[in-house]
Amino acid sequence: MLTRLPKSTFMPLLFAAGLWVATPQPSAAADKAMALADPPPQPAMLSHEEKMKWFREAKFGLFIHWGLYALPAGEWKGQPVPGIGEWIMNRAQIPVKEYEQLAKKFKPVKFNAEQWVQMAEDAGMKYIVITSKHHDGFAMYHSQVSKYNIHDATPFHRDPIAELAQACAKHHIRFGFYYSQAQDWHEPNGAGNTWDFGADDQKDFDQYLRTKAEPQVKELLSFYGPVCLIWFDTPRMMTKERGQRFVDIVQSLQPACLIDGRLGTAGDYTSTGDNAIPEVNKEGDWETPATINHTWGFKKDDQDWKSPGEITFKLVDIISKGGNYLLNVGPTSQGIIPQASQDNLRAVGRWLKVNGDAVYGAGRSPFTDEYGEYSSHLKDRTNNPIFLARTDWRCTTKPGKLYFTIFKTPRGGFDLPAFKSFIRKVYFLSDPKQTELHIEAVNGIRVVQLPRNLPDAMANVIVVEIEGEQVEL
Ligand code: H79
Repeated sequence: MLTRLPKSTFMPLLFAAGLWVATPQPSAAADKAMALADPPPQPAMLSHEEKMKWFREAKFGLFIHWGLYALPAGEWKGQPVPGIGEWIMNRAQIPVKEYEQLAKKFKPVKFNAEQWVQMAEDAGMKYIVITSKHHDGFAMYHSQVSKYNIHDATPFHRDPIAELAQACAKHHIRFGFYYSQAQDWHEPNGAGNTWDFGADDQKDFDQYLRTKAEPQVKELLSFYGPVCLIWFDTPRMMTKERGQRFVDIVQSLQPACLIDGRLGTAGDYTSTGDNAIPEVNKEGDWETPATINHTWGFKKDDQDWKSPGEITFKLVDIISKGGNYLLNVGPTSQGIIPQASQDNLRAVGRWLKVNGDAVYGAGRSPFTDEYGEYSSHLKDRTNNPIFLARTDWRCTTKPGKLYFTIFKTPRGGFDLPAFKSFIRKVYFLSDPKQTELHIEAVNGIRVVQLPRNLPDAMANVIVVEIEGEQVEL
């Protein structure tokens, strides 16, 4: 059985060596007092650049939305409820007393942390972010702060977050938490539940923050080993001061832990809107959170899965614009990640096994034309020109290398965009022999000659090795 690691001086060493395994909650009887004020081991203060290093390398993460909402799975009292599955309590205005009853039926006996983490690894994902508590207020870990948690309120009586933390440590996958800091529909003073508790501006929001959200974030940072990031969301009523209290908690307990862009005060990187991929290159560190179908939490009627080709395009598109892709799955109430999402992610993983050099640690495109252009005459509802995206190819970079991932095979050859740098060598990334592809100059354009049949039906990466670390435009 898992036991809490002793507090001792060797823990910082374990932490530094990446050997600090999950330390799940002690039984309530064992340690009632649970000194949350005791900080876990603290690695030396890290600079922002050092903190961001793994994130810039990782590029592709698995988001998991799992909670009580997987039981109704998009249907309430026989009626389909429109919208995203994890919002069912809000959309159907389900009273707390009724929604709470779901916990008694939540027994995901097919949950297997090892299998989930193995799937992320197979998919080529380098970090996992799971809902430790979504807007419904239900903790998916054994919290001492609120009995409304998976260990105490369900017949499951296990802590899946502790099990996942252990499996992630074993597979060298980084582990982080989604935590809904502002909305908590279970609490009279949390934001969002107006159907049970009235208008938000009449609530004692700080009372909720002080007695639930802040102590729960402390728990998550104290008992589950190294946390790579915390993913806060929907910062309603989050003033800068309130946000800063969470920043202070993270910095005091796990200074290496990143904070996303939705806390309410600046985090370590920015988060785009849900499913929003910028049209062009975007400055700074950023991440797009995205669904693999149209919901985050499991909905039985949503079977419209993004294909491996679509996922691969989005991944390379995002990286070429400087971001990370945090792609979501919504496991069932049995604890199963829907098979179609598993299959499609594994197909992406097989492509990454061959083409990962163009992805992990790769930087932005130095070009711009490949993204498309704003229409000269088509306008959207707010009278702004519509962006007409092109999806033929994307470029990612490493020192001395340009990776052109080609999604639409051109007739004849591939026209390189204009750049001045001398080309040393051009070959397919999938070719271990690095057989040179020939370049012909046609009207001043360098055209890479391609074979009739390209090696990969989904996408092919051409590596262009150039003189100098950075391309000269
Ligand atoms: O966790 C996922 C979403 O539940 C969460 N962010 C991602 C990562 C999120 N919270 N709020 N939103 C997304 C915006 C929600 C908009 C809507 Fe609705 C929810 C549209 C339909 C349901 C709120 C309720 C607006 C209309 C009805």
